[in-house]
Amino acid sequence: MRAILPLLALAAPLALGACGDPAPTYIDQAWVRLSPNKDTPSAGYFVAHGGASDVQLRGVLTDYALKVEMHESVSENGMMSMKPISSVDIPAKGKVAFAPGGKHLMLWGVNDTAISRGKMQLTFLLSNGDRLLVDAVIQKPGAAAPAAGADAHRQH
Ligand SMILES: [Cu+2]
Repeated sequence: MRAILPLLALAAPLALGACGDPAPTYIDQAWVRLSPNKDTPSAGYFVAHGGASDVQLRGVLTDYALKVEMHESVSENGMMSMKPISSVDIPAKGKVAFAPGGKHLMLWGVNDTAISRGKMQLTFLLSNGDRLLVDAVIQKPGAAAPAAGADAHRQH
């Protein structure tokens, strides 16, 4: 051990300065607000953090709902409506929030098993071929966003 410690001390500053893998894009703060009615879709929210390069989010999949779509809320002539979106830019080092009143996921037929577990895994498809698996916390109908930092389940 005596011989190794000084080497580690030397290696640490090098590790900090070197660029190994470029920073990956990642997703956190994912949550789903359950619809009070089984016939209407639930909504999903998250924050995408850009990595070293620009990518696009091309879609979201899950085994725990019948269908998922990305939507954007828009205000036209004072009326709020929403439309499906097929792709969202996640700029390098940028941050894109899917949040109530803006971009969101719509999830039809959320699985009862996921509801009883209180979370569901979502797969985010990126234009660079990466697939990000993220656990979304399932909140009761009408609930507010979970406190930031409550989700320690993010995976790259
Ligand atoms: Cu929608």
